[in-house]
Amino acid sequence: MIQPDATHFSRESTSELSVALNKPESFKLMYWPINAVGAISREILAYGQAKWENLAPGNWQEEKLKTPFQVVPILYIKSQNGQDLVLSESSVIEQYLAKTFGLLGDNDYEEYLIKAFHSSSAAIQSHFAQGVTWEGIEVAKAKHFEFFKSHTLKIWVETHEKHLSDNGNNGHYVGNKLSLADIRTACAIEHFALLPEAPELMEIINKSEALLKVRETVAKDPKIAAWRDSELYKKLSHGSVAFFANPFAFIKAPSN
Ligand SMILES: N[C@@H](CCC(=O)N[C@@H](CS)C(=O)NCC(=O)O)C(=O)O
Repeated sequence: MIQPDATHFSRESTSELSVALNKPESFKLMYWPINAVGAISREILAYGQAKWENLAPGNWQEEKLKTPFQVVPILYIKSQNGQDLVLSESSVIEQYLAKTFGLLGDNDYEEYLIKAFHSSSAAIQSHFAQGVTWEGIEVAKAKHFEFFKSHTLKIWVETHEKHLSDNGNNGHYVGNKLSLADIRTACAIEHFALLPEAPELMEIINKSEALLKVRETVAKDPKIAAWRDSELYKKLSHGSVAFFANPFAFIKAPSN
């Protein structure tokens, strides 16, 4: 059973909880044993050299009832004063961890730019998952995939290239240092690279030098490189390949 029960968010003394949130001691990140939506938080925890544990759901049908929205990822935080806190929703967890580990730029304006790029790259991954991965009707899946490549992904590549060029194509979205935006985009690319549709997706992405530079820059960060070299990361990547080869095998297939 997961700890602690997170059916409800704590609501007492939110100012005390806020102080505790800003003084984390250790973390547990619960997500499926694959590199998908939960991968970004893991990467930030590794970058921050946090004391953290990777958790996977056990009896999910039971455990999900103890989570805020019956989805993972979920971040369990133990504060320095011993309080337990829970954050849910990938974008919120990633932004919290990014703030904790200095990945939100140098000022408020940079922070909002970083969050915009972060949101856009989260959306491209989500569009693909909803429109292609989880489309159970083969004809519709093929149609959605074509639309994704010719429209959604094309626009994402073009617009991100423009913004990366505005920043000097230095492998970062904002300024000259690593941010949540860089990590989010790199994780989306790493995720696409492990999918059965990778050859066609990567053919498009690989044409963009600006995006490749972000991918390469994130991969070269020493702390991220060490994480990606770990046995756990490799196991999660293998898990992704197996999962996405036939995602419906892992859940009840939709009835046509
Ligand atoms: N809005 C949520 C969506 C997360 C989500 O869709 N999680 C999936 C796995 S990627 C999940 O836990 N699904 C519930 C299930 O499989 O029962 C977020 O961004 O965190």
